[in-house]
Amino acid sequence: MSGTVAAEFARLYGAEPHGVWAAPGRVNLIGEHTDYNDGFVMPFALPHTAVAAVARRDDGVLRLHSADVAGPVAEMAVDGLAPGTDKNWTAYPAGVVWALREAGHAVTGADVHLASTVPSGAGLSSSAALEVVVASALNDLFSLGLSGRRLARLCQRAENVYVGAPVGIMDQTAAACCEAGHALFLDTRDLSQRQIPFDLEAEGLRLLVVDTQVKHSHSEGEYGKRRAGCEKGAALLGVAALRDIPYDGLDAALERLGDEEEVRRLVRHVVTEDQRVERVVQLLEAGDVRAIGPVLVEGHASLRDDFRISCRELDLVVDTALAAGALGARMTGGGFGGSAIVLTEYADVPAVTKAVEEAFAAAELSPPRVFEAVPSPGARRLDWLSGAGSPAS
Ligand code: GAF
Repeated sequence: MSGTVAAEFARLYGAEPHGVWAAPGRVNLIGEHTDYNDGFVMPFALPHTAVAAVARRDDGVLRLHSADVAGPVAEMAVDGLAPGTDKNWTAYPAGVVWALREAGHAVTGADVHLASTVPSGAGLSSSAALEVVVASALNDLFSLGLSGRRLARLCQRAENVYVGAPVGIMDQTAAACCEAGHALFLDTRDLSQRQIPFDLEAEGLRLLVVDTQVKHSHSEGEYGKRRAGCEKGAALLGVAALRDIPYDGLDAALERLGDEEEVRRLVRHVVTEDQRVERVVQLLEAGDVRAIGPVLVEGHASLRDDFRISCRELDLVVDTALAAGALGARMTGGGFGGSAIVLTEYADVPAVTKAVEEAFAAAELSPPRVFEAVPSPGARRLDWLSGAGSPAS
């Protein structure tokens, strides 16, 4: 795709880009709604990427275009960028430029053309892929020398402040820091991380992503409510974040919350979910990949019953896949629609896929999109032969 994106850049802007970059979408294996509680997460990168052809400018002009959104090139002045003013897709890349400049980095403009294969609105982190690919390009073109962790923080700031979405740090860190063949064990408090080998093929396993194609319009408000509820729980318990409640202190914490039933459920999910991430890390490091299946299922039940962010379609995927022999399944991402993941023996992929498709048809739901997720690399500069406008990869 790098050659196509570069050729389109040349057509739009009348000159070749200075380079082409890619950043992936992600699935989260386990650790949901823990990242804004300073907890643990474990995403891995998808092969699907946002690709950006970019040229540096030094005249204060930012020009943005996307192959995925109809419309002309958007043009703006970098010193006129202001949070909350842009309600279009351009807020994501422009927000990155704003966040870099606000942090004191001299980004003096750019021409950008983007194209993405990360499904949008599917809970697979298409926005973070857009942010991180632009941040990676600017990091290189302006020789900023920023680490993947730092880029992730700035991209999160762009999304929190410029776009106005109160997300955590998981998706941006996944896009920036994941490695092929690994899941990323991330402590979202200090961003310390460990790459955990996760080679499904070698184990005779597959991980399917089932995109329910359900997009719930109220999800952003619900996300904010869950976050506020978790912060209330931490305040009532006198800790900086729910991560500070140890698993063996959960019962005492729930007792202290008395009749705050809603907060009790949120706290129970977050504290047990952090513990599930640690269990999955231990199992994977012990080479016992199949044993993570039941932990994924527990995680789904907790999101459905305690955190209350699942939906009929996600539950249908999980229940049907398990009944068809899958080892584990759960919703992934923010919830209220989007995607579920299914861990299954390679030999069972056709039966599990068929069962899920048939269950959706029987329930008169539109067909889900099912594909295999192979743990893939994080953000990178792509090889691309300038001059001919042809791809090297
Ligand atoms: C969304 C957010 F962007 C992440 O930060 C994270 O909170 C996730 O929902 C839930 O785990 O993807």
